[in-house]
Parts: sequence; structure tokens; C-alpha cells
Amino acid sequence: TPKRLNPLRLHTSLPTLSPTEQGKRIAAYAAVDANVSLDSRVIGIGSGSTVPYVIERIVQQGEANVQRVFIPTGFQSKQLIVQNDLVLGDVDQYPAIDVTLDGADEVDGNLNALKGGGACHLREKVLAEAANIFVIVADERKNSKLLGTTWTQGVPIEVAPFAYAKVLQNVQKLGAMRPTLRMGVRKAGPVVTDNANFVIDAPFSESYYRDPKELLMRIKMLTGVVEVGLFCGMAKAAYFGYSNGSVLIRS
Ligand code: ABF
Repeated sequence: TPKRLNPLRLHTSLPTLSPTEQGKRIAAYAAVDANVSLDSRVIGIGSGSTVPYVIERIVQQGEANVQRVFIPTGFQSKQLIVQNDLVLGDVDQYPAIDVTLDGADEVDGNLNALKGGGACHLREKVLAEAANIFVIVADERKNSKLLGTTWTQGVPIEVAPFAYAKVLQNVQKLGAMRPTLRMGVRKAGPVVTDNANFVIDAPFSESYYRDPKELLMRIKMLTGVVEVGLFCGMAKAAYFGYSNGSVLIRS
């Protein structure tokens, strides 16, 4: 059952941020406060625009960080870790993570999430799965009843470059409506992930999102697919920060 925390006093004294940024920050702070304890020694750090507030709060825990190692999900989070003088590790050294905190593009009422808008969902999923506790942090726009409602660009699918055309064709046979190869900002070439793969965005109609696990399994079975940005049954909790200063926790 979702529960609402009272407006957090801490956010009132923060420098002026847009309501959405305020939401990200209070969600991140509440998630860190509840899930990152002195016993948390190996911490997975996700990607996106909410995660910097996770790091901000963790840095405020001061001395505790001397004992910790931080595992990034991509280039951005690696930079965040290094720039904040935190100890950087890798999942091959630390395959058992205490807690991973990450953003999401949309989260449904059963804590299924669409992720991969930032093209980092392969590493994000590995770190979510490796973690004892996986927590999602997001602003209110990400809180949804059904996936695909607000995140309309489709399911992000990381694919081996060699196979992208075939996967585009096969995902369409599965029911995707006009799947596209994700292009870079200037459209001069495809987005290339940290793992040197491409990303396909595959929109589906509402009925497919009613059983996200089934959809995940069907896409994952396609040859050439490396990972799918559907995270089903992985999160222990999702924290949504609202512009009125409250945090909604789904667990
Ligand atoms: C990552 O960050 C991604 O999986 C997702 O695309 C994005 C979410 O966003 P933000 O925190 O920027 O809203 O976790």
C-alpha cells in the first residue's frame, strides 16, 4: 500500500529548484535516508537526472563513505562517483551489492518499471539484480497506473548492432507499433551504448503493458536482443517526490 510522508522540512531550505527538480531531490533524499545505512558498504548508483541527488545525500553522510565502494551503471554515474571523491568499484569485483538506487522512466502500481531512456538499462538491470535492495527514485511524473501511459516512446531494447534490422522486424511481428532505431541528437548515426550496442524503441498498445513480464520475456527471446528496459518485480520500493514537498512511497 502506498504511503505518503509529510512534506520534508529539509527541502524548504534548499536553493530554488523547479518543482520537478524539487520532486527528484526529496525523493532521492527520502530513499537514501531509508535505505542507505552504516551497514551499506557496496552501493550501486544508477543513471539519469535524479541520481545526482542520491549522490548529494550520500555525500552528506560524511565519514560513512570512507568504508564504502560505489558501483556505476554507466559513464555518467562513474563521473558522479569520481567527482565526489567516492571509491569506485566494478560489479565483477563486487557481485553482491547492498543497495542500488536508480531512476526510472515510468513505474506502474506493481513496481514494474520502464527504464532505458538514457540507454543504460543493461548495466542498470545487472546492478538492480545484484543488489540486496533495489530502490527507484523519481519525480511525480513517473508514477503511473499502467506502463506506456506517460512514457510513450516505447520499450527500450538494447541490441547487438549486427542484428538491429532483424530485431526491428521481429519486434514488429510481436506487436510493436513502428519500432525505431534510436538515433543521436543530430540524427547522424545511432545512439551507441556503453557496451557498444544500439537501442531500439518499441511502442506497444495498452494491452501488452497489462502483463509487462510476459512482454519482457517475449522480447528477450528475440535473437540479437541484449537487454530489455522492462524491470519486473525487481524493486523493493519506489519513491516519488511531489512538487508540494511530499514523497509517495510504493513498496
Ligand atoms: C535511468 O534514468 C534510466 O533508466 C531512465 O531512462 C532515466 C530516468 O530518469 P531521470 O532520473 O532522468 O528522470 O535510470
